[in-house]
Amino acid sequence: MTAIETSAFLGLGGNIGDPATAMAAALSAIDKSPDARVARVSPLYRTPPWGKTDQPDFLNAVAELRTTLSARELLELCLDTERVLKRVRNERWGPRVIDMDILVFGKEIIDEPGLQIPHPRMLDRAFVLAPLADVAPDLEIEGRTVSEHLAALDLAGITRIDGDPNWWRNV
Ligand code: X6L
Ligand code: MG
Ligand code: MG
Repeated sequence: MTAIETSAFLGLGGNIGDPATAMAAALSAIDKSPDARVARVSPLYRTPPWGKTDQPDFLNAVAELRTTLSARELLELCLDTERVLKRVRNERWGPRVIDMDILVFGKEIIDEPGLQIPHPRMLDRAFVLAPLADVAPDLEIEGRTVSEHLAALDLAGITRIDGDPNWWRNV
């Protein structure tokens, strides 16, 4: 029995403690799930905080998964993984050890409480689109490619960290 795999894109971020290690642990945990595997991971980016700006810079990245889960099940896996890594939800938009957001789930368009896909605010966030353009520049979202969306954004303060492309396998 071979189940159909969906290509899904996850945004990852964090700005407390050692976010690179937390992001690596999160991707390793997902990759160990029998129902999801990590197909591609972007480099890490150092990014200025958005929304609530009086907090430390973030590290951000994007991963492409192949999964037999539904979008809702993948959301549960991501939230479970955030809990395992001891994410504490305090103030809205505040600092966090790890955050994982489903950006894209195949061609599905979902607008439910707690689950909106494609992520409704991803297209104006350079900290999402810069790493997404590394793994999927030609992916179409709302009629344009990721590269085209990225070209419209201000990349001020966003820096790609050139290092081990397998940075996420170190946990
Ligand atoms: C006006 C009001 C303009 C609010 C923007 C933007 C709010 C982004 C929240 C906003 C607004 C967010 C990350 C982050 C957060 C992250 C970086 C959020 C949720 N998460 N900044 N800020 N990376 N660089 O992962 O994205 S909080
Ligand atoms: Mg987020
Ligand atoms: Mg989130």
